[in-house]
Amino acid sequence: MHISILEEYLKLQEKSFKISFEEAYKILNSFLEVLINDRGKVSNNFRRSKGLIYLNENIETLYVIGDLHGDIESLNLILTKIKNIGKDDVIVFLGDYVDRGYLSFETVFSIILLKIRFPENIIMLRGNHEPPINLKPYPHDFPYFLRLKFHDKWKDIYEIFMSIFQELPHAAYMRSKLFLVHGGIPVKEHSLEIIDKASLENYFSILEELLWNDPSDYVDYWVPSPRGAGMLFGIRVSREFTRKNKVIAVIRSHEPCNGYKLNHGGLVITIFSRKGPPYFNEKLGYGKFKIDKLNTIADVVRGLELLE
Ligand SMILES: [Mn+2]
Repeated sequence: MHISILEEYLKLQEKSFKISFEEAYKILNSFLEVLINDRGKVSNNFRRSKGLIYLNENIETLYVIGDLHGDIESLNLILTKIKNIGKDDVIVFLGDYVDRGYLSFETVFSIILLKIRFPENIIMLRGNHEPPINLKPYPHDFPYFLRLKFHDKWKDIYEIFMSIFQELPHAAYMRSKLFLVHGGIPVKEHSLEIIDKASLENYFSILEELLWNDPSDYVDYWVPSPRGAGMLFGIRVSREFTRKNKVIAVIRSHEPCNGYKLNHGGLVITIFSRKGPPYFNEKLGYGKFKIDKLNTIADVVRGLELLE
């Protein structure tokens, strides 16, 4: 069985451009309900615990899409390449759907509609631009774009989005294969049980690290991040984490680069999926991993795709 994901997506994208306040409000509210009730659910391709998604090992192809920041054109390019997926295929988005791009609403809303349409095949992780209420990034211009679209009713839409963002899972894990997260791995806490529980109320500093950390080839262990939140983590942290949790590599986004980059000898791979201003990278990247052929860092690197 194959799913024409591109065809469906183009219809949903069109809907996101034309949608009224009333309909958007209704859809976002029901999506929030689904997310809240999603915890503990087992489905064909994954199981959601609290903040962590456990991906099934029988997934055939795993696609990974990094930061979009309102760049719907880049999303169109990637989905044009993917075109069709099978029922055992999964697309994981690594977060940062909004801010910096004037089509922030249309980008995040199209992905939400896609998730509602194909709940088994789409996973939306949280980025630092889907922020905890007490840790907002800069710039956070999403409210401004909502005001342009929904005028005096923008605040109602923004508030629902903020509630949705609090409910998005913050990492995904596939045993003996990969750990997926927006920012990076926590420098001291490598237990998946604790990572799963991290939230505004519990282990908040772990949540902050997952959303904000960056790898660095210039530190061994860690130093505070110049971003003002999170840490820079070194190769020793990556070695310990991947060994303890038995994964080949950590795949994350969060840092602009020309599609992708490798740190720590490939133990940490960054995928960046928007291109052009404000970062002016010429290429965008995404991942296409055949799970049964994924055994080494070289296999992971072979799955990295670039588009111009
Ligand atoms: Mn980010």
